[in-house]
Amino acid sequence: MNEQEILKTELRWSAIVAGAIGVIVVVIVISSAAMVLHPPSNIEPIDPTSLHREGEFVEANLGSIENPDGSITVRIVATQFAFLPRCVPVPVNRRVVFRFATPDVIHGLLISGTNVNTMVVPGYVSQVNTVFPEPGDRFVPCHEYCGIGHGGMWSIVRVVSEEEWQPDSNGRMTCEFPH
Ligand SMILES: [Cu+2]
Repeated sequence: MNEQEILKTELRWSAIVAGAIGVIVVVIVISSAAMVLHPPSNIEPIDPTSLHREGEFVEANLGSIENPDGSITVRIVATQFAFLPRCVPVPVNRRVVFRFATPDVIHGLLISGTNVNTMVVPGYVSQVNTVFPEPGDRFVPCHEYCGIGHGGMWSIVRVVSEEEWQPDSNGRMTCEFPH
């Protein structure tokens, strides 16, 4: 092969690569702008160093609370090596919004038997919406290795019937972590 032929081949491959990149860019632009497809992340920054002192993740504001529209918001702090609070009651067949934050390292969690599965990254709030169609305890393990006590890091979501869901005058309800 002489130099001229090599140059031709290189130019041809350059054109193919440029074409492939062009197709990728067009797909990204169409899917994000026209089809509104974005990465499934709720980008909501939070200062992990002041989590316990101010804002919605102070201790008194953790756990389950009923909103005026009947939906439930659950706030949980994932920390080395526990979820706080360790037991969270929610009623069946209601929209439940989970909000998680961590003051230390990356944690992860899933709620067994549901599609809830998220990472909890320092500096960000992780938010997940779900509905529990059946009562019962759901096991919630940490599934992101976070240190020496990781294996004991788990909590419970206790799905209760409408009759058992009895929040106090502030809309809050707690439950006992099984020992
Ligand atoms: Cu962990």
